[in-house]
Amino acid sequence: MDKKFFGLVTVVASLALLGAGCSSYTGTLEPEAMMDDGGETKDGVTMEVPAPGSKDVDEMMVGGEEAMMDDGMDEVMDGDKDAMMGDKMEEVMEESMDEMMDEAVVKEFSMDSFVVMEDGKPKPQFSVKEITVNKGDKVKLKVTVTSGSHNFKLDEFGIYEQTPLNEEVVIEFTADKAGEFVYYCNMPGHRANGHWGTLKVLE
Ligand SMILES: [Cu+2]
Repeated sequence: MDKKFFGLVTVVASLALLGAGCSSYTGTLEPEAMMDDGGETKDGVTMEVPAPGSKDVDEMMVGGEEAMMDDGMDEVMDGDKDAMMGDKMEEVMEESMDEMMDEAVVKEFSMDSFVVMEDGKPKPQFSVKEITVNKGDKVKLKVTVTSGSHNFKLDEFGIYEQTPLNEEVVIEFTADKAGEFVYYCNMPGHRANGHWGTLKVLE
């Protein structure tokens, strides 16, 4: 009875050992098989062996190199685009510079023309009382009468414009001479009461 039982145990133990040896044997064989077939078959056992993992690393490395190549190409492409943009910008800049050289600078001013009562007396005036430009500038004045009845006169530049109430009147001229000039309203008594301003044209 005892012997028979011992023998059974021995057989079971031997089978267990055999089984253990068997699984350890297939375990060491698996990685080589995995390496050979390119890691196509993946079962539970392969997860424990290093070979498939290193294969994955190789694939990642290759992928990484490709990604780097792609980035490199993109950079080259971007570089070309930047260079093209740069050339385009330079062209545009040169064109605007040429335009600026050819065409005079335009100086624009907006002013109201109106009357206020001060100490019971009407004080007609322009909201802008001094304008400074450079000789050669194109001057663009936008004058709007907001109260009263007025006009705009600048004798030295031959300007005499009627300025109806609540209407923006655009007056343009080239400041082709240097000096200080007076623009004014020539309605009776208006200039004397303050309806004037100074245009300074710098040499
Ligand atoms: Cu006036």
